[in-house]
Amino acid sequence: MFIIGELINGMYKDIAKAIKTKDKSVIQKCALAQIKAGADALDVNCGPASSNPVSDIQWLIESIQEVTDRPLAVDSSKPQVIESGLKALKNKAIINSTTADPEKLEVLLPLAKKYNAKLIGLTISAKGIPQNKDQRLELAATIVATCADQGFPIEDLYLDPIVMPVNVAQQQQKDILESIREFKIIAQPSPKTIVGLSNVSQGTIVRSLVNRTFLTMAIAYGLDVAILDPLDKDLVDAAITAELILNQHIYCDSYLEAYRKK
Ligand code: THG
Repeated sequence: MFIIGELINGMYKDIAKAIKTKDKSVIQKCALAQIKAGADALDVNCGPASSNPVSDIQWLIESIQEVTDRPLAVDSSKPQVIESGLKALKNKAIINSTTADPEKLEVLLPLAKKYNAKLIGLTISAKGIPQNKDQRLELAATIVATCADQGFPIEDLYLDPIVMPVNVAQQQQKDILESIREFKIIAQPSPKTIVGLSNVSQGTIVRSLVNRTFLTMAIAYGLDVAILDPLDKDLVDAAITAELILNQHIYCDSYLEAYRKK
């Protein structure tokens, strides 16, 4: 399981404040703590409060790159913010994200090719978030077909079914999980799958339990990548254990430590 740390996001108050006051040390500490806890890459999002995301994203990326060369996922719904982030990036790039909207794909696919970036494709369209599995698959197929047309490698595409909070979209959770399995068989070679995990528990009381349970189930459905809070040790332990159960690591009594030493 490839883990993208979610914590450098202006949605969090401490990060929003650090962006506003340009306090690099908060960002750098957050980057290093996530990596120490097991993050393979870091999501970078200025958040809704940023008044100048085109320059804030560059400041964030430059600050992070002073302390790590892990891949960074440039997270914005605005293509001009993503392009600005890509210009500042020295490390491997992940574009987070395009939708199935032709206007978005037209801009972001050439950028992904130009910067040799991996691309996250949200199964969402101008009409909004899908309400069932068939709509998710239809949008996934649109994204895959457009990538194939434009010569973008499908194995560098990460399809995201869009995880919805369980307290408002309980009847969709099973469809979201099944979408993960079905995305993998849309094309050969297979696209990869990704979720923004913490969405599932927004507004719930037992957030970490909801996150952990959804993640282990998603892993069983074939999930490749999760954007999550790597500082939640029980969550990362559960992910490693789910992979153990699926025979992706060899059991020994100290398998958690052994995995972390890899
Ligand atoms: N898919 C993709 N990218 C994504 C998402 C996704 N990026 C953003 C998001 N969703 C994933 N990241 C987060 C980060 C934080 C939270 C949820 C998802 C979160 N934050 C607390 C909250 O809103 O309650 C903030 C708490 C605080 O203020 O301290 O839950 O789905 N591709």
